[in-house]
Amino acid sequence: MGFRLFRRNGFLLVLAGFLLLLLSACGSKASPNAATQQTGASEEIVIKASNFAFDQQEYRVKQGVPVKISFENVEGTHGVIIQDLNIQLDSRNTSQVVTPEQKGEYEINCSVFCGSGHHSMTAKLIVE
Ligand SMILES: [Cu+2]
Repeated sequence: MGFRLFRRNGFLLVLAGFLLLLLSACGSKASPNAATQQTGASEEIVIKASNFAFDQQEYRVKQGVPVKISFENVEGTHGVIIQDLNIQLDSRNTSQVVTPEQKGEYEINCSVFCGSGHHSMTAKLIVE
Protein backbone atom coordinates (compact mmCIF):
# COMPACT_ATOMS: atom_id res chain seq x y z
CA MET A 1 0.00 0.00 0.00
CA GLY A 2 2.53 2.56 1.23
CA PHE A 3 4.94 1.58 -1.48
CA ARG A 4 2.35 1.93 -4.21
CA LEU A 5 1.35 5.28 -2.81
CA PHE A 6 4.98 6.38 -2.85
CA ARG A 7 5.39 5.24 -6.41
CA ARG A 8 2.35 7.16 -7.46
CA ASN A 9 3.48 10.30 -5.67
CA GLY A 10 6.98 9.84 -7.01
CA PHE A 11 5.62 9.64 -10.52
CA LEU A 12 3.55 12.77 -9.96
CA LEU A 13 6.64 14.58 -8.63
CA VAL A 14 8.63 13.62 -11.71
CA LEU A 15 5.74 14.70 -13.89
CA ALA A 16 5.49 18.02 -12.03
CA GLY A 17 9.23 18.55 -12.38
CA PHE A 18 9.06 17.78 -16.06
CA LEU A 19 6.20 20.23 -16.55
CA LEU A 20 8.13 22.90 -14.64
CA LEU A 21 11.14 22.35 -16.87
CA LEU A 22 8.93 22.56 -19.92
CA LEU A 23 7.36 25.79 -18.66
CA SER A 24 10.70 27.42 -17.84
CA ALA A 25 12.09 26.35 -21.20
CA CYS A 26 9.13 27.96 -22.93
CA GLY A 27 9.42 31.01 -20.70
CA SER A 28 13.01 31.69 -21.68
CA LYS A 29 12.15 31.54 -25.36
CA ALA A 30 9.02 33.64 -25.12
CA SER A 31 9.06 37.41 -25.22
CA PRO A 32 8.84 39.41 -21.96
CA ASN A 33 5.30 40.29 -23.00
CA ALA A 34 4.20 36.70 -22.83
CA ALA A 35 5.71 36.35 -19.36
CA THR A 36 3.82 39.39 -18.15
CA GLN A 37 0.58 37.90 -19.43
CA GLN A 38 0.81 35.15 -16.84
CA THR A 39 1.15 37.54 -13.93
CA GLY A 40 -1.42 40.02 -15.21
CA ALA A 41 -1.38 43.26 -17.08
CA SER A 42 -0.77 46.70 -15.64
CA GLU A 43 -3.11 48.31 -18.16
CA GLU A 44 -6.83 47.72 -18.27
CA ILE A 45 -9.75 48.87 -20.34
CA VAL A 46 -13.38 48.15 -19.55
CA ILE A 47 -15.92 47.78 -22.30
CA LYS A 48 -19.48 48.29 -21.07
CA ALA A 49 -22.48 47.22 -23.09
CA SER A 50 -26.09 48.32 -22.94
CA ASN A 51 -29.09 48.27 -25.31
CA PHE A 52 -27.74 48.82 -27.98
CA ALA A 53 -24.33 50.37 -27.73
CA PHE A 54 -20.93 50.12 -26.12
CA ASP A 55 -20.06 52.87 -23.65
CA GLN A 56 -17.38 54.30 -25.94
CA GLN A 57 -16.93 54.53 -29.67
CA GLU A 58 -13.20 54.06 -29.35
CA TYR A 59 -11.00 52.30 -26.83
CA ARG A 60 -7.28 52.98 -26.97
CA VAL A 61 -4.47 50.64 -26.02
CA LYS A 62 -0.72 50.66 -26.60
CA GLN A 63 1.13 48.47 -29.02
CA GLY A 64 3.27 45.82 -27.33
CA VAL A 65 1.88 46.50 -23.85
CA PRO A 66 -0.16 43.73 -22.17
CA VAL A 67 -3.64 44.99 -21.47
CA LYS A 68 -6.50 43.39 -19.61
CA ILE A 69 -9.69 43.81 -21.54
CA SER A 70 -12.73 43.54 -19.30
CA PHE A 71 -16.33 43.34 -20.29
CA GLU A 72 -19.38 44.44 -18.36
CA ASN A 73 -23.04 43.99 -19.22
CA VAL A 74 -24.73 47.13 -17.94
CA GLU A 75 -28.08 46.49 -19.57
CA GLY A 76 -29.36 43.54 -21.56
CA THR A 77 -27.26 40.57 -22.58
CA HIS A 78 -24.33 41.25 -24.81
CA GLY A 79 -20.83 40.12 -25.52
CA VAL A 80 -17.69 41.39 -27.16
CA ILE A 81 -15.88 39.97 -30.10
CA ILE A 82 -12.73 41.44 -31.58
CA GLN A 83 -12.10 38.97 -34.30
CA ASP A 84 -8.69 40.15 -35.48
CA LEU A 85 -7.27 39.96 -31.95
CA ASN A 86 -8.91 36.66 -31.00
CA ILE A 87 -10.85 38.25 -28.20
CA GLN A 88 -14.24 36.99 -27.15
CA LEU A 89 -15.89 38.06 -23.91
CA ASP A 90 -19.31 37.68 -22.36
CA SER A 91 -20.94 37.62 -18.93
CA ARG A 92 -19.31 34.29 -18.07
CA ASN A 93 -15.87 35.01 -19.47
CA THR A 94 -15.43 38.65 -18.56
CA SER A 95 -11.77 39.42 -19.13
CA GLN A 96 -8.78 38.52 -21.20
CA VAL A 97 -5.18 39.73 -21.29
CA VAL A 98 -3.72 40.45 -24.69
CA THR A 99 -0.60 42.07 -26.04
CA PRO A 100 -1.51 43.81 -29.29
CA GLU A 101 1.48 43.50 -31.61
CA GLN A 102 0.20 45.53 -34.56
CA LYS A 103 -0.87 49.15 -34.59
CA GLY A 104 -4.22 49.76 -36.17
CA GLU A 105 -7.94 49.84 -35.71
CA TYR A 106 -9.79 46.71 -34.74
CA GLU A 107 -13.53 46.35 -34.98
CA ILE A 108 -15.46 45.50 -31.84
CA ASN A 109 -18.79 43.78 -32.31
CA CYS A 110 -21.45 42.34 -30.07
CA SER A 111 -21.16 38.56 -29.93
CA VAL A 112 -24.70 37.90 -28.71
CA PHE A 113 -27.69 38.37 -30.95
CA CYS A 114 -29.36 40.74 -28.54
CA GLY A 115 -32.22 42.18 -30.53
CA SER A 116 -33.12 44.84 -33.03
CA GLY A 117 -30.10 47.01 -32.29
CA HIS A 118 -27.56 44.21 -32.46
CA HIS A 119 -26.00 45.30 -35.74
CA SER A 120 -25.47 48.85 -34.56
CA MET A 121 -23.36 47.62 -31.65
CA THR A 122 -19.94 48.40 -33.01
CA ALA A 123 -16.91 50.21 -31.65
CA LYS A 124 -13.20 50.37 -32.33
CA LEU A 125 -10.16 49.21 -30.44
CA ILE A 126 -7.31 51.47 -31.49
CA VAL A 127 -3.79 50.16 -31.00
CA GLU A 128 -1.32 53.05 -31.07
CU1 LIG B 1 -25.65 43.09 -28.18
